Amino acid sequence: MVVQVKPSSNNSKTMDSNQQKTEANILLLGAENVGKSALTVRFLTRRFIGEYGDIESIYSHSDKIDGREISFNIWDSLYPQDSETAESVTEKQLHWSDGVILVYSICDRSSFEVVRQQVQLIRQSKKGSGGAPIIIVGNKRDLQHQRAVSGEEGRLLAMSTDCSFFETSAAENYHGVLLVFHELLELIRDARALKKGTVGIKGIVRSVSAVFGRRRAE
Ligand SMILES: Nc1nc2c(ncn2[C@@H]2O[C@H](COP(=O)(O)OP(=O)(O)OP(=O)(O)O)[C@@H](O)[C@H]2O)c(=O)[nH]1
Ligand SMILES: [Mg+2]
Repeated sequence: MVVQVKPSSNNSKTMDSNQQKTEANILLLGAENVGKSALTVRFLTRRFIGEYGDIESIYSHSDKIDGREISFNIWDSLYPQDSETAESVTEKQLHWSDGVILVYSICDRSSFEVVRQQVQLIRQSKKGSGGAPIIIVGNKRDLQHQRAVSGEEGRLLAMSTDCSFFETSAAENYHGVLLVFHELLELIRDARALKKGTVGIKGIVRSVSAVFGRRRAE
C-alpha cells in the first residue's frame, strides 16, 4: 500500500474488457466520525485499528480480481468543519472520481441527513461525475442497540437517487466491506461499458439490482 496525493485525470481512466489494467478512482464522502477511514483501512489492510485520526489521504492499491489487474485509488476525505454541506463536495473531487461511496452511521441520524444532501449535490452536478455510480453505506451495523436510522430508510434513499445500498460494520466484518468496493468497481465498469456501448446482459442486470437496492453486506 502506498500513500500518495496525486491528482488524477480522466485520461488515466483506461480499462477495458481484455486483460488490461483497470484503474478506478473511488471517493469516500460523508459526515465526520462515520467510519470513512475505518472502511478504507479495512479494505486496504483487512484490519480494524480503532482510531484513525483526521487525516485526508489518497491511497493507491493494486489487486487482482477475476484474473484482472485492478488499480484502486481511494480518496478518504474529511468532512469540512464549520461549513455548509453544500461546500462538502468539491468540483475537484467530482472531477477526479469514477465512483463514490457515501457513508453514514446507522447510529447518527444527522450523518444520514448529510448523505441525503450530498447525494443530491452529486446528482445535480453538471460537471464531473454527477451521473457516476454511487453506493450509500450505513456503517456501524454492529451497534444495533444504538440504531437511529432503519435499513429501510437507507434503501429508500438509495432507490430514489439511483444508488446501491449496503449496511456494513467496518469494526466486525471484512467481507462486507470488500463487497462494497467490489460492487462499486463493477458499477464503474458497467458505466464505462455503457458509455462505449459495450455493456453486456450482466451489466444491465446489475444496474437494475442497483436501482432496487437489493444487495446488502452482512
Ligand atoms: N462500533 C463501530 N465503530 C466504528 C465502525 N467504524 C468506525 N468506527 C469507529 O468510529 C470512529 C470514527 O471512525 P473513522 O473511521 O475515523 O471515521 P471518519 O468518518 O473517517 O471520521 P473523520 O475522518 O474524522 O471524518 C472511530 O472511533 C472508529 O473506531 C464500525 O463499523 N463499528
Ligand atoms: Mg477519517
